[in-house]
Amino acid sequence: MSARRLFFGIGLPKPLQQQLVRWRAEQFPEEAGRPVVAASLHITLAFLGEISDEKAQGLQQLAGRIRQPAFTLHLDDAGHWPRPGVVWLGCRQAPRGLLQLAEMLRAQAARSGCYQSPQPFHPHITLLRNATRPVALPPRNFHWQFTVDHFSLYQSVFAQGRTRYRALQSWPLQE
Ligand code: 2AM
Repeated sequence: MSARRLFFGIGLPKPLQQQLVRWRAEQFPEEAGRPVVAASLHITLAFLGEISDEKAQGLQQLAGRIRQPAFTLHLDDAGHWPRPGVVWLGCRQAPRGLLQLAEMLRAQAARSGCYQSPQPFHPHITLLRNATRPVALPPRNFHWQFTVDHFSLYQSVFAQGRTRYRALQSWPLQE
């Protein structure tokens, strides 16, 4: 039986992807880490791991029953986790809608047997990988915002030495 590496997440609008990539190039030297390509910038809501198509179908059905309001996400925080080597962008105060959506998806995943990290959910966009050495973070005077009106199931695809994320299905959040 085939298994795919999947996760539920939130993608970014294209213009915002471009703004973030430009900002990142200004703020971080090349040696700080490996930049995530614009189209791959995302927030993970629930990581599912390598799962069978059957399990994925069950989770897709459950995702389709979720009724949650759309929300605005404010990107006004950044940080560095040296151990996984991640430089990230996030929000100082995560909106309730985001936390509720992630909680629901993570609970459904756990009930379906997908291991969920006991660490508290910290929504973030990974900007740089392999950032294991100290990094000077930019002053926190930035602020982008966007409306999150849908979420998606993504597949992690590793090919030609790089990982890309492919949206398999999306579900709307309510107006
Ligand atoms: P990261 O960006 O902080 O590395 C695809 O791999 C997505 O799932 C990435 O956003 C990654 O987060 C996240 N991810 C990978 N492994 C994970 C895990 N064990 N628990 C939670 N999220 C994970």
